[in-house]
Parts: sequence; structure tokens; C-alpha cells
Amino acid sequence: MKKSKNTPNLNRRNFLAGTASVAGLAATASVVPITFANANHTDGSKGLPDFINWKNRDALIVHSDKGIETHRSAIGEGLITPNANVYIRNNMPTMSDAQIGDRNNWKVSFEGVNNPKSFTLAELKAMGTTTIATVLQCSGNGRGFFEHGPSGSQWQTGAAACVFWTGIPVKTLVDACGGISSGANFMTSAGVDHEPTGLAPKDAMVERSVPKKVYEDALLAWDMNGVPLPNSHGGPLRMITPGYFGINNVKHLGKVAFTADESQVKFMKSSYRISPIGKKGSEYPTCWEMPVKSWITRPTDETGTVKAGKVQIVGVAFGGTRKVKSVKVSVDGGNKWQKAKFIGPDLGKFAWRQFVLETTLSAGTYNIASLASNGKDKQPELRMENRRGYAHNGWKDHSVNITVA
Ligand SMILES: Nc1nc2c(c(=O)[nH]1)N[C@H]1C(S)=C(S)[C@@H](COP(=O)(O)O)O[C@H]1N2
Ligand SMILES: [Mo]
Repeated sequence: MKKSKNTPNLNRRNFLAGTASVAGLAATASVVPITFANANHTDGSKGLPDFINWKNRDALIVHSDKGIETHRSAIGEGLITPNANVYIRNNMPTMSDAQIGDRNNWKVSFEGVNNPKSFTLAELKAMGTTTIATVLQCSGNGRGFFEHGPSGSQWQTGAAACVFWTGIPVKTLVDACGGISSGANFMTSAGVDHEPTGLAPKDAMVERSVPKKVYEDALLAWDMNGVPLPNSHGGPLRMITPGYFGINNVKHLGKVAFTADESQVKFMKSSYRISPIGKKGSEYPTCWEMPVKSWITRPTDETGTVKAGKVQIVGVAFGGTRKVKSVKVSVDGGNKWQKAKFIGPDLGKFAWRQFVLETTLSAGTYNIASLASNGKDKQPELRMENRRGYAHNGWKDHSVNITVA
């Protein structure tokens, strides 16, 4: 069911689209040009960009220097995605150590509260710490399955990860600031990664508004899976909006404001709008809540022929803003469905869960699909067609074709 099986990193149209906007950025003097390390990867494709040369190249598909996804099979058998395998999506270049400076002196300001304040990272760390697991997923995850060729990275399943974040609840900070000002409807978070580019904030600032209520679950995170948040994932501090698409999880966080209106920057107003093909505009819904979704991680068409006999079919499933309730698996393209069991620990409603169906397969070819429900909604069969290929949770496109011999 894949449109571009095993070839996304060779997709020339996408490669050019990716580099074109970086070239645009490079025109401004202060941007450090991005270089690629180990350019001759074993499969002939691009190596890792230098700013993430610590990542596990074999686990990743490099679409561009701004879009790197995890192979379907590299999600692995652990529930948590190892940092070295976690996808990267940059609208703005990752900030360098020099641009960040002393991490403990990093500042985040709180506005739209009764007593506006600014906190350093050192102060935040002294105010309280908690850890939550969430699914971080790009709005465009699954874009590679759309037939109309939406622009952007041709993600398959791997612009997603399940991560432990450690930091301070936004609620604690709201309390420390005397509560939210009256008239606020949104929590608006702003990154500062546009500053070194010198581009106009309106066009380049990653500022995102989410409904105010999100603050009750949100976290300002400084650790990712137990280590200081890497620069590439928004270090030293990022916003975590559980259940909401990746773009709302603002990296290099400089400001949190409770606002009456949505931000007017490009990344809020015009980008990330879910509009019909051929249409665009700020009147269309933005990428906020993630819908329920699942996909198979083993066996996959990346791992070759499967031996006939007893086979485990394994995958991940998450419910978006609600807890995932159940998963069904089909080995015949969705004609018959069998209930899968959840395996491993339950890390809370914003994490994904692993599921397994143990079955017997004789020689032949199979189309394997998974269908998750969160008790309120279940995955649709087909994708919701939209211009930029956002929010794909249709089960059919996410199925895998395997050969059993
Ligand atoms: N400041 C800032 N925040 C950002 C971005 C960015 O470019 N700059 N990219 C967003 C997008 S589109 C996604 S999907 C996630 C990706 O997070 P990751 O690179 O840590 O996987 O961060 C979001 N937050
Ligand atoms: Mo994204």
C-alpha cells in the first residue's frame, strides 16, 4: 500500500523542495551553513547532517537536513524510542551551543498571567520536576501515502516517537504567576530559533497557539529520555503539549503567553492548515489534536520474507488526546479482523502502547493492517484528503505487504 516503498530518501522532488528553503535561509548572513557527514551511506543515500551526527543513521531515513524519520522497523521492541532513533523536523535551523550559551541561564517569560515573570532554567529546575511519556508526531506523518503529491517531507510512519519528558508542569508556573489573566483563550508558545537567522519574526518565528485548556497537561521539558534535551530537539527547553501534533511542541522555548487571540505568525496563520486540495487559508482548521492511530512495526516489508508458521504481528497504537482502548489486526487487507492484545507497560494516556497478534501464516502474500480505537473514535479506512497531507490516520495506507515462505 506504499506509494514510495524504500525510496523516500531518493525522492528528488522532495530533496529539492527541502534544500530550496534552506538556500533561502542561507541568504541571510548569520546562518551557519549545514553540512552533511558520512555522505556515502552504505545504501548510497545521504548521510546525517552534522548537527545530529550522534544519531543512529541505520535507523533513519534522511529526507533532507530538516526532515529525518525513523524506519518503520527501527521503532523497535521497546516502548520508548531511543533518542538516537527519534525523528527530526526543523522549520528553523537547530540552535548551536554558542547561540544557546549557558543552559542554566536560558530564559522563558510568562505573559498573559496576573504577575508576568521570567524564569531561568536553573530557577525552573528548583521549582518542581515531573516526568510524562507522550507521543511526539509531526502533522505530516503519513504524507508520503497521499497520491496528489503534497509538498513537504514524504514521511511514511516514522515522523513519530514515544518519549519520556522531564520538566515542570505549566500549571505550577501559572500558579507561581498568580493565575491566567481574564480573557485568555489560548496558550501561545514561542521559540527563539528564528533570532539567529535575522528573518522577520512574522515569517520565521515558530509561535503556536493551542486552546487554553492544554496548559493543564502541558510541560516545559529540559530532559528527554533521561538526558539533557539535545539542541536538535529544542534544548535546553521545549514546550510539550500532550496529545497535540508536533508543531505545537515548540522547541528552543522563549515565551509562553496566555492570549485572547491566536498568534498571527505564518506558522500559525497559514501553515499547518488542513484545507481541501487546491485551497488554502487561515479559515481552515489548524493541526491541533492528534487522531487515534496505529501501525505495524514487525514484520514489515523492510525486513524481507517471513518464515511460514507461527508469526507475531507487532505494532504501536495511540489514542491522541484519549487513551487507546483496543486494536484489531487483519492479515487479508481488512476483510477479517482479529483482536490484538496489548503488551508491555501502560505509560499513560498520551503514550503509545505496543500490541501483538499471535497467528499462524502459511506460504503466500499478505496485506497486514491494524485498526485502533480510543473508545470514542476509531481509525478510518481511508485518508482524509487535504492539500498538505496532514493528519493521516487511515488504516489502509499504513498497512504492509509481506511475503511468507
Ligand atoms: N522552535 C521550533 N519548534 C518546533 C519546530 C521548529 O522548527 N522550531 N518544529 C516543529 C515540528 S513541525 C515538529 S513535528 C516538532 C519536531 O520535533 P523534533 O525535531 O524534536 O522531533 O517540533 C516542532 N517544534
Ligand atoms: Mo511537524
